[in-house]
Amino acid sequence: MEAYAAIIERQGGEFVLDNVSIEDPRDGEVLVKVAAAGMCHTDLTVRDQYYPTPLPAVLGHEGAGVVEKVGRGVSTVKPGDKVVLSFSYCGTCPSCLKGHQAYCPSLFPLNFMGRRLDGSTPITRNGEDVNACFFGQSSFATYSIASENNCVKVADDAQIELLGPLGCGIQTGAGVVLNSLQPAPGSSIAIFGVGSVGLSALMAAKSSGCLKIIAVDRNPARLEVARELGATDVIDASTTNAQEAIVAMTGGGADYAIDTTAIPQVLRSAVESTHNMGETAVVGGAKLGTEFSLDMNNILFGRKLRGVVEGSSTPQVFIPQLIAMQKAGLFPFEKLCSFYDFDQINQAVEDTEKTGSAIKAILRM
Ligand code: CXF
Ligand code: ZN
Repeated sequence: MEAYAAIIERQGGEFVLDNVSIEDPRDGEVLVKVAAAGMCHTDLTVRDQYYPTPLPAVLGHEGAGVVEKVGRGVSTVKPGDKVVLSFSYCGTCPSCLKGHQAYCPSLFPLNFMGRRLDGSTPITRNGEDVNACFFGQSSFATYSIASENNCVKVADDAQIELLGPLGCGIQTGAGVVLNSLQPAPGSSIAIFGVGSVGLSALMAAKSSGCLKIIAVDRNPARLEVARELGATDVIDASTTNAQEAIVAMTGGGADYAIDTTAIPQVLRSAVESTHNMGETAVVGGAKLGTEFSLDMNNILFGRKLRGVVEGSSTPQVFIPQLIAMQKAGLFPFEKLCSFYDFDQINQAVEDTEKTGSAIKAILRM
């Protein structure tokens, strides 16, 4: 079928809007009419080739829409269902079977290699292959081929245009707190970088009963939003040494820290802002090969550091939970979102990474 897609043709380039053809769904696949798709930092780092997704490619990995058609063997969604698209996983390995889909060993080939595992792509332009299957969806397009296991069915009355970011950035931030760190009520937590992931973590920390929630960023407007969403303290890292301030304001270090920036020095500050038995989570994707350093004696005295992908979530369980929390007023993620027409995708990029005026841009198809 004919579709309209945003294509990254070369490293660092703009999105180019063009007509493409999309195949019918194969066995186990689902064709989704995309209603809207959020923009995540990983779309932009892949544009910049931090990860080697081959170009030209259709990116987009926070899609939401309505099922148009299903391939053979698909049983959990049907035409007309509203779905949020999340990351792709194999579903059959020990990690997936234990509910740790974000740590599926096939995560990289399934989400970043631009092809199905058999090397084919569902998208062509003027008869030429275009790389797709990004996070099993490539949802910067009016239609997306997903697989059954990255479709999360939501209620018929769900506000579908708002929900795409639950498939990645918002689930990542909320999940690192609710699924991974699981702070006890009364805990202290420092969040380095309060973009959409950090602010989602912040709202989750508030809903978990954290009593000291420290937001660190270099953008005063973002710090203001952090305060409105529940930060008890904010630190402008462009003028203040964050780790010293956090150690002082917590009387020895935070119980938890989260680095959303994927900047090695920031990760180090995050670890050093925790107390001896504190725990730090790193959630952002740095350029392949990026290394960081720590003082070994700092780690020796009981500190913990862990990597967390996609908030360690099982999307089919966690996304409905986040929707229910939003309904209950415990997780007002809509406050992070601003909407753009699909044709405005390059403006959305500019507002996301240049001015920072968009925290979570959502493109309406
Ligand atoms: C990504 C970060 C890099 C690894 C896969 C998940 N997160 C979201 O975009
Ligand atoms: Zn993402």
